Amino acid sequence: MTTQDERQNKLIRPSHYITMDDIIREGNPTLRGVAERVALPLSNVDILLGEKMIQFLRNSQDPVMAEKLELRAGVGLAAPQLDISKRIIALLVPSEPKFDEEGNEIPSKEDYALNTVMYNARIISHSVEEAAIATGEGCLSVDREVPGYVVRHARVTIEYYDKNSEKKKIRLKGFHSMVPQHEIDHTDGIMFYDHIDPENPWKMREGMQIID
Ligand code: SB7
Ligand code: NI
Repeated sequence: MTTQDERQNKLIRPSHYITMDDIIREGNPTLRGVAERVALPLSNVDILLGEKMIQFLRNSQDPVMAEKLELRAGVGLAAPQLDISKRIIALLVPSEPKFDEEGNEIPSKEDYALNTVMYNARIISHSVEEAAIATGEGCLSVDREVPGYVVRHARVTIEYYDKNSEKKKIRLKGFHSMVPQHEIDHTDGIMFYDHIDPENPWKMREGMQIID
């Protein structure tokens, strides 16, 4: 038996890299629990955990590090996936690749559309319009494919605290709004497939935006 504090202390050790072994899978009750808000101003432990979560996402997107550590690529991670029942999420979404006149991709490493740790994030308003990613979604805590449209809000306004304990508000649309919705769901015990129509997974809904 290990306590949350023990698991957390291991994760934040300077020599530790988060790997797939630290990520719990569906069936573990922590993924179905409602996580606790973190205290403000943030503790050093919560700040370090956020940094480790971003480091994991960066490694997972780096071909060399991902192979070495056997990581699945991810654009988001929520603390409950580490069996830490706290409202901490990390988002690392690469920018759209840019192209020159000849149509060649201009390499831009370390260029992110979203690169943030959000503490106590909550959706304070959202569009009536819905959206779903064309190919569906996956999850690092789910070792199987669950096909179907994951129906979410097309646009969201999120209020959160950043790593400096400062209150922030951000408005997001498209893919950039899907990732934090997936992660905030993890802090509420909700899995992506809860938003898939069980009768007809690829059913098109009136006015739903398809993101490709
Ligand atoms: C597709 C993938 C993600 C979010 C939204 C659309 C993140 C997948 C990785 N995670 O399991 C993070 O919780
Ligand atoms: Ni997930």
